Parts: sequence; structure tokens; C-alpha cells
Amino acid sequence: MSDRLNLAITCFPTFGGSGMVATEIGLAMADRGHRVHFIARDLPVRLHGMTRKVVFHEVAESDYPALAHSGTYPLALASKMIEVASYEPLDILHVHYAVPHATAAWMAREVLGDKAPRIVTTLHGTDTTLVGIDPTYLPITRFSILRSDAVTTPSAFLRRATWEGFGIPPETFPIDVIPNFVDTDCYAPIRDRAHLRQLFSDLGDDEPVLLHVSNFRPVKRIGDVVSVFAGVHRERPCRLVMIGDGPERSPAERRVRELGLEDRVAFLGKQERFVELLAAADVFLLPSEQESFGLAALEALSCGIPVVASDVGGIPEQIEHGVWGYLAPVGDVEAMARHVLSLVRDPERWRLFSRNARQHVLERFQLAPAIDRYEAIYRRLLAGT
Ligand code: GMT
Repeated sequence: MSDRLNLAITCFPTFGGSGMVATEIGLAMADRGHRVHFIARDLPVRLHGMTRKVVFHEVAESDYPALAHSGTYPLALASKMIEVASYEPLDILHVHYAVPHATAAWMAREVLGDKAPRIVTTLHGTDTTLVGIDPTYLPITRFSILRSDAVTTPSAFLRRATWEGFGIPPETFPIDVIPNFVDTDCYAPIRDRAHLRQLFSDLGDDEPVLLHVSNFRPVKRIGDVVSVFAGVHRERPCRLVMIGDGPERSPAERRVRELGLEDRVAFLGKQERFVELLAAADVFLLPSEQESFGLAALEALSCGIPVVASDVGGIPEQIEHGVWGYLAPVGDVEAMARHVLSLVRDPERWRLFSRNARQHVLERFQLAPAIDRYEAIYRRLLAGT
């Protein structure tokens, strides 16, 4: 086996955390001298401008009229995997998200036979907790997971949920937990309120700013973000920055207008880069219904921004309640607002939480150790152990 690996990565090229994690893994592997291919529907968001380092293969669905609306993406993806593996001796195919990516990888492997790469599947959350355990998709998702040569999850919670949800006895099928990671040089504590003043020209010097980033899907409980903000604002005037877009954005904007708070809230939509705003905010809100990990919270912690979040899924694996953030039961917006107030009213406590947050991320969630672990899995599979 050569030292230089030939790796292909498949992910959703959207703003979600799974695509970002996949992209960072690919770029880091390319930095280590490995050959890296991305096979995806579109150029992954954080891959923009980086194409010299990696090769991108676009998955294009057939435009044959009879196939319109028949969901040919998994077939088109498997076909592209087969095509790439036919002229490149791929060692590893690392797919992010079980449905349909692990399924497409399995189909490609069946076709490729001896030329097939090893399949690594990283589960990210909803592929297990929502879609995967939907009875319609459960058998095919379970099958695709079990046919992978290695499976990883970003949290111990998701590993447990996968074993339980798919009825897989843990002793028969090991799953590696590799926590998500963050680029701590990029996500660093640099507090410069000038960026916030571009959003709120009348922002007071000590007026707290709350911030939320997500895909605004129902699972994120966007209504709770607004309720927590409104609860805090009643006691201590503050601002809210909302980054991202999705089905819950319009209802949230409507609610903010009904509350008469539109001058105090900035809805920015999808942003490719928002680290300057994040690092200048005071508290990050993540009141999700479910979260296998919560990458956006980790990025906030890396900037030294305390997080107030719901006590679900993998979130408690990265946030220690009362030390660098606060956790509350899902939907308990009063408790969340109280926690935010306890931070913004007590600068000494805020500074302590901020230091703890950054320290914790530096100790446990750096990029290089995570990449070492993925690479070790690739090499373990190729060594056949
Ligand atoms: O949060 C989302 O809905 C997007 C989704 C995705 O596919 O990117 O996020 C999932 O994967 C992220 C990266 O591992 C995790 O940080 C998120 O917690 C997870 N989302 C859910 O579990 C709801």
C-alpha cells in the first residue's frame, strides 16, 4: 500500500454541518499529500476557491423526460462513483450521510467488484434520528450502514441512537465516535463590535447581542430563539442576529414584526462567512429539538462565545452546564432566557465562561487530532485489520 491515499468524499454540498465537516476532512487530507476527489451534486460550500487542491466531480442527473421527478440522484451518484473508481484506483470512498450516500456507495461497490474502494460512512444525525428510522427508509438505511466497512458518528449519543434505532447489537458492529472539530485559528476570540454596528448603527456599547445560525428547519425551534430573545429583551434591551435560511424563517420574521422588535433583529439569510459577527456576539442560542452534535455551537465556543442550548442529543457532550454554557430542557424558553440574563448581567461570569469555552475547544475539538483518527480508520481498512 502506498503512503499516499486516493480518497473520494461524497457529501451534501449545502450549508449544513455535514457538508462542512466533509469538506474540512478532504482539504486536510489534501494538505497531508493525499489525492482527494469530491463527488457531489454541486461544489461544497467551503470548497469554493480551493479546487486546485482537490478534484471535483459533479453528479448530474439524467434529463430524460420519462425520468423527471423520479429521484435519480442516488443512481447518478453511484454511476459517478463507478466512473471515478474505474479510472482512478480509489482506496477509500468516504460518504457523509447514510441516505442515500451509503446506499449509492454500496451500489457502486457491487458494480465495481475487485476495483471497489473501502466504504467509510459518517452518520450526521437526521439520517439516523429522523429519516433513517422512518419505517419507509429503515430497512435500506440499516442495510447500507451494515454494508459499510467502517461507520463513524460525531457523538456518543448518535452512536447509541444508531445501535438502538436500527436494532444493531453493539458488540456485533463497532462504530467509531469522532467528535466534530473546528479550525481554532479561523474561529478565534476577536471581539470587534464594528461588524455588529454595520447591522445596528444605534447599538449601545454594552447592549448584548444574541446570535443564532442554522438551516431554519423545524428541528431548530426557531420560534424558541425568538421567544428567548424577547424574554431577555423585556429585562435587558438587546439585539438578535439570525444567520441562515429555511422554512421557519418567514414565520420567525412575522413574529418579530408582531412583537414590534424588527429594529432589534437582523435576519441575514445564508452567509458563507460570518465568523466576525459570531466572535463579536455575546451569547449563541441553540434551542434545537434534536442535535447529534451542534457544530455551530462549537464554532461559537471556539470564538469564546458562551452557548445557551437545549439539553438534547450530543449537545451535552460539548457543553458543560454552568461552566462554559447553559443547558435547559427543550422548549423551556424561560429557563434559557434566565441563563442568558445571568451571563449578560455579570461581565465577570461572562469572561470566565468565555475563557473556559475557548480552553475546552482547544483541548478537545481541534482539527488535526480528528483528521488523525479518520486517517487511522482509512489505513486500518486498507491493512485489512
Ligand atoms: O443541523 C442540520 O439540520 C444539518 C445537519 C447536516 O446534515 O449537516 O446537521 C447534522 O450534522 C451536523 C454535523 O455533524 C451536526 O453538527 C448537527 O447536529 C446535525 N443535525 C442534527 O442532528 C439535527
